[in-house]
Amino acid sequence: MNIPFNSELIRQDFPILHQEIYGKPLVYLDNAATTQKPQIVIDAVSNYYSRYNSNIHRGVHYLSQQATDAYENARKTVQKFINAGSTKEVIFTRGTTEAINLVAASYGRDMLKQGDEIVISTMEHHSNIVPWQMLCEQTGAILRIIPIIDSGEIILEEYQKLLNDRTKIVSVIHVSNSLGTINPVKIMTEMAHEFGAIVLIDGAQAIQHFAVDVQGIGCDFYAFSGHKLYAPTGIGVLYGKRRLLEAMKPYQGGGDMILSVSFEKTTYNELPHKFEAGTPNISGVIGLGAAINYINNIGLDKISEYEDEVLNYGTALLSEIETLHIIGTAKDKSSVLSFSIDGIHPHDIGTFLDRDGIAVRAGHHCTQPLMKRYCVPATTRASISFYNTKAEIDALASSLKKIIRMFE
Ligand code: C6P
Repeated sequence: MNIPFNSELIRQDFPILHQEIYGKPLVYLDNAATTQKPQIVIDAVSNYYSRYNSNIHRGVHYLSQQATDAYENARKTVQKFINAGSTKEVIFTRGTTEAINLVAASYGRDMLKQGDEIVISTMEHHSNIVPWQMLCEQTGAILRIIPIIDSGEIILEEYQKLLNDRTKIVSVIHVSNSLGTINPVKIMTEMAHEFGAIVLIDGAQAIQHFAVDVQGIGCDFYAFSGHKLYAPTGIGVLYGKRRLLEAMKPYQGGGDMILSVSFEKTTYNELPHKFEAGTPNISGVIGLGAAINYINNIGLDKISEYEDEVLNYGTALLSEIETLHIIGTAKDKSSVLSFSIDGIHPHDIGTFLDRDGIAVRAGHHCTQPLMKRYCVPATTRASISFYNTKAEIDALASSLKKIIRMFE
């Protein structure tokens, strides 16, 4: 049955949304930083701690087996959600940042040498810049940057020119957290593969907005964070092609990632455990599984359609404000409204919006090179989720107009 999307009903699933800030109803538009959690996720975490808290993969006792089952079931849920070929290809990490660092440290240090090249884009988050810079320092590899046009779109011809036989890794953002641009990652992956480079996609801002099919994209690695997908903080996923993960050395050593240890020699556990040293974030994984089930029940297609509608509504409304300039106007865009206003610092805008109960992010959004590209120190960013309403966008626009009048 095709149930119409109803954001008012959806909002009832999120207890945090029903409160006032400085006497005004909370308008939460900082979803790119982190999303709020539905009751069902909060309950899943709480149930784990109140009913079957136990360590996994170790105990023979009942609670440990329950916890292990819940943990491994969540892995299956993730596998299906991103269409990975096997649960062995789903590694739990602390988040996107750790997933990228894992690839840089494990794959990168072994496979790259002096003069090899790593290609990233101008719009990368620091998490997809710094680990590669560190790898370049360690190996003598060189970082190459794909330029963008003013709308915030990658110049594919320039990307093509950067690719060559020395290109070993291409690592690009799927959806820009600062601009909202959706990058053509499937085409970019195919182009990189022509030269034998491996491709990592930073999916931190994509996974919550539309269906991601890692096999369809063809990428070698895909990274995302649970907390941007309505799950707890401190949990994330690295998808990796089995062939590559099998060949890679462990990222960290410790419990659970070994088969046997002696003082002479250690043999490593099979995938995915080889990359999950130590007691993992069990409650986080269980919360992530619950969040994905929740999203699946609503349907990502409905979520995308509704969020696009709110984004278009917001774009039209903010475009009417004369002194406001939207930064990031790509044709293919998702859920982010970044902007500057003549004569008012983004931090002042963020602070005054807060006084009206409106939560946005003001700053460089961990994309300082991108800010430099646009010659701005920072932007104000409203980022949309499916629990936001057009009325909340109206509230944002009218508060912005009030702030502009104050500064006149
Ligand atoms: N962006 C934002 O407000 P972690 O911190 O590991 O969960 O995610 C890092 C990260 C990586 N890539 C992209 C595209 C991201 O947007 C983020 C996190 C937040 O935009 C916090 S800086």
